Amino acid sequence: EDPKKLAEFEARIARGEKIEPKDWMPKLYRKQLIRMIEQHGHSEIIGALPEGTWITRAPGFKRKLALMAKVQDEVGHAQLLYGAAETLGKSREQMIQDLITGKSKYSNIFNYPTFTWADSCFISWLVDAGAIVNQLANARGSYGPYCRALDRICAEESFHLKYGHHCVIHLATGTPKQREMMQEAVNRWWAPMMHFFGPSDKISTHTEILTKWKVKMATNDECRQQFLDMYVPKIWELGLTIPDENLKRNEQTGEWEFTEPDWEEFKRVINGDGPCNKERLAVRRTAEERGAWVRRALASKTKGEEYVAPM
Ligand code: FAQ
Repeated sequence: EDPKKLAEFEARIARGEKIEPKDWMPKLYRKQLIRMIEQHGHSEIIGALPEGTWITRAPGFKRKLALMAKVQDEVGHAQLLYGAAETLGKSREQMIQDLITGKSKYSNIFNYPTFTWADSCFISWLVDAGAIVNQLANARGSYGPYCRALDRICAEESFHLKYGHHCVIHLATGTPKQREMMQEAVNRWWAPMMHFFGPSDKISTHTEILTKWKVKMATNDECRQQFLDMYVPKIWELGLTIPDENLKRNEQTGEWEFTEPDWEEFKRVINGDGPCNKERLAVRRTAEERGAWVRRALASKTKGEEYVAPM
């Protein structure tokens, strides 16, 4: 890289200026942003699947409506994020291709099954809560299009959080069977939730450069700590327990202590070998194939050709 341009770029970041698509940027900044925004987009679109299967089975019409709106929002977030990643030069088609061929990653947490309604409630409250902690921090970052997408996403996620919290309160204060169902969901989802914020700072690959260039405005451990600080008391308040006997807040340091997450399981899951990875990608692949004729039709229409849809 040209050292003068790099110095100017870093000075702009230090002044808190936003970098815009046409501005000069180091190749690595572009590459890292594409990787991160694309993975984020994929997580939203795949994240719609475990909850989406509950739309028809959500208890009551109001819950069905709210969940349908939430899932639709998540897919909209993927659109916003793909749009932000496209400004850096990677096409949407290529991103989708890399998702369905397993080349790109997406969040570990959506590779676990939603066996019960309570699993869906856990996602709506606590996975959204975790996502907000990360997104609120990074919305103050350096790349303009990503920050603007995150601002809008956070506004919508705040509704999801309220909806999810409401659903969990309902179960946690309901009949013994409902409470048991919610507790079992917490037990199943706690480990993936701890993984969700990424590997600990000691072993994270990209944190250093991303923090230096203000793409990541909080490290993985900082986000995990903030999540624990904000949500563990709320979970306990509902009479639910958390399946980690070492989890406690150290009153001296103010930090949460917990059992070191199993990073081997994390690696397996993010590299394609979790309980639902194959199913998730198969669903996306089918959606892609079924939608191909619509995209062909749109493309031929813009070229002024007649298109006959398959019967
Ligand atoms: N899952 O060096 P680091 C949502 C990978 S949105 C899978 O620490 P980095 C909304 C990482 O890519 C949820 N892979 O990486 C919703 C890297 O692999 P690579 C998603 C993970 O980038 C709610 C390697 O491990 N949010 O939930 C994960 O500095 C409800 C080394 O890791 C975002 O994507 C993981 N959890 O930090 C939707 C936010 N963690 O690429 C529906 C934007 C790490 O070298 C329902 N992303 N890896 O092969 C970020 O903030 C960051 O990318 C982190 C990871 C924090 C995820």
